[in-house]
Amino acid sequence: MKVNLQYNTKESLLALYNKPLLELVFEAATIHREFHDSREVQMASLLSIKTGGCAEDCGYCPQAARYHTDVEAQKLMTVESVLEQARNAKENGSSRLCMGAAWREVRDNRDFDNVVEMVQGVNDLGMEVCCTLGMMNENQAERLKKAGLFAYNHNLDTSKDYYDDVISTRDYEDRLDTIENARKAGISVCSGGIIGMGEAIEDRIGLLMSYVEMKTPPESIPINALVAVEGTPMEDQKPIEQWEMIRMVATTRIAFPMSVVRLSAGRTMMNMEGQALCFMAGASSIFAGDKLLTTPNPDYNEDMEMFKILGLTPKAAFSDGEQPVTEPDPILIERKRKEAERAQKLTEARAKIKDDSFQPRKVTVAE
Ligand code: SAM
Ligand code: DTB
Ligand code: SF4
Repeated sequence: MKVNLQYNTKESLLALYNKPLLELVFEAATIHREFHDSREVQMASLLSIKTGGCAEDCGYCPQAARYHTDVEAQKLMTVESVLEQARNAKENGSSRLCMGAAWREVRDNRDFDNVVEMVQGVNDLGMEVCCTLGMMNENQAERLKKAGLFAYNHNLDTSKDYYDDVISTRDYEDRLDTIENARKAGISVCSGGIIGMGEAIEDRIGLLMSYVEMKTPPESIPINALVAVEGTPMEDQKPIEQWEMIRMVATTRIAFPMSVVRLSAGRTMMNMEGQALCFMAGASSIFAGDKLLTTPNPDYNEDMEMFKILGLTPKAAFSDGEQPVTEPDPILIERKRKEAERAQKLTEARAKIKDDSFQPRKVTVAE
């Protein structure tokens, strides 16, 4: 039961969202226990592999070049440093790594080749690899799939009706197309939204309806609370009440019984009791580590303490799907071959200079 047929209309979902809170949490907890192990919560790590300087105008995002925030644009991280961070994350208990790039879309260039290599490397570590790189076409999706990509994150963020109030540089349809491209390539879909952007409750329901209307809803649905960042158009948005987060998590859990609901950005605004109710209501993943992409996240030790108090255990990798097999990437192979050839030529040229018993000209300085 990927979509709950009892709640597949706007009206029924809205009524569900507005139920007395504890009734809603109870119903969500019941469904959660039917389809998932309620003691397990996945620890996922986020890594901003390409920060800032983005061409888009997403009103919530500190990485958009046009807003004056504290985020400084950086180049793509190196493959080596990404793999080092991945190993650290794994050692600290994370079973999934989500690599985020502040790109409007994926381009077929050297940077993308490097991302493909990162995906291969992280999959080889036995972690679930997720990427969020903006829009991508079918070929790019296939290349990532072959590299071993487990999931692609591409959020619809809000309802179709409210979308234009948040972003003007792309359409809702563009987002749906990319999700479809990931799907076609056999990549697991991670797509969710943000609450607290000034949207109506109907827009939160509208977001969920977009997933109800899909042939297959996302396997993973992150629920974020807006982190209002100074310099963005949403800097003055009032923080949401944690009850709203609990309602959104619970409603999502009930509407999509088999999906993983992720309690994502915004946990620094919640206390442990609020987060506990989210876990009770079916959230089964958090981002671990004191930074999301660019904004703060609860301290790692605090989260460990929370797991201990609530009796939660970290969920292992691939409990919701098989590990993808990494296939050789022809473009990377050719690039490495050319690089090796160039290095060989350089070594030969250097050796030749040495052999030519080069004699420096004697210079006599007149007294
Ligand atoms: N550029 C890619 C894209 O937009 O798809 C990937 C990176 S983007 C930062 C990933 C997601 O982060 C966005 O879709 C949005 O849901 C979330 N996000 C960005 N800024 C946020 C904020 N201030 N508060 C909460 N979520 C945020
Ligand atoms: C998602 O839904 N939330 C994460 C992940 N997918 C990529 C991103 C949250 C970003 C919060 C703002 C920041 O740290 O820049
Ligand atoms: Fe760019 Fe993604 Fe931020 Fe939008 S959300 S500005 S696309 S990094």
